[in-house]
Amino acid sequence: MNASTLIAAVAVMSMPVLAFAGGSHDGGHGQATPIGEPGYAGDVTRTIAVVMKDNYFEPEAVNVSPGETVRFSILNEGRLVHEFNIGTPEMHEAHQREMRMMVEHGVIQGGTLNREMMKMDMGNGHTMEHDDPNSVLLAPGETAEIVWTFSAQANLEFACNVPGHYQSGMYGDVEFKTSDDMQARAR
Ligand SMILES: [Cu+2]
Repeated sequence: MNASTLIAAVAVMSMPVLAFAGGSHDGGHGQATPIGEPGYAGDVTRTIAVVMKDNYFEPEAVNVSPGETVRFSILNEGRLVHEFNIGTPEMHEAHQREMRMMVEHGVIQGGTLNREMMKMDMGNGHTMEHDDPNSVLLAPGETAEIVWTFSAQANLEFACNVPGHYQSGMYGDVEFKTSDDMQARAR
């Protein structure tokens, strides 16, 4: 990788808004993003416990309703660093390129996560900080929470974009309940 590619990639990584909006060309009805947005704790309707292992998630899929606010309670039970990230398949693909850089720079090394290095200036005013609201990066044994409000139905997955993990199956579908499902439940 040459210097200009490096700087370009770092610039993308340290601009959460850009990373957050990545791959969202399908618009929707005035929605800023089809993936939803950070939610308020007071709106949480339920908590979904997500366990990260080497290299898969439990559960393998989650069900949500359009507009629902969910608290994800995330635990890394594996021996490797893992990510929990809500996004479209295109967003995950873009993020995997950024995370490859974190490995190349030694920020992620198997089971260790160098948070000090993530805060370091890369020499161009940018850092490798991993602070998008739709994502957390956890070392073994760490826990985190994400409160997320889903928007209308979208093609979403939760995924780990640590290099190789998505490819080995570390992702799951966010399945949206249809209005038919909800009527059936109300009966
Ligand atoms: Cu992983």
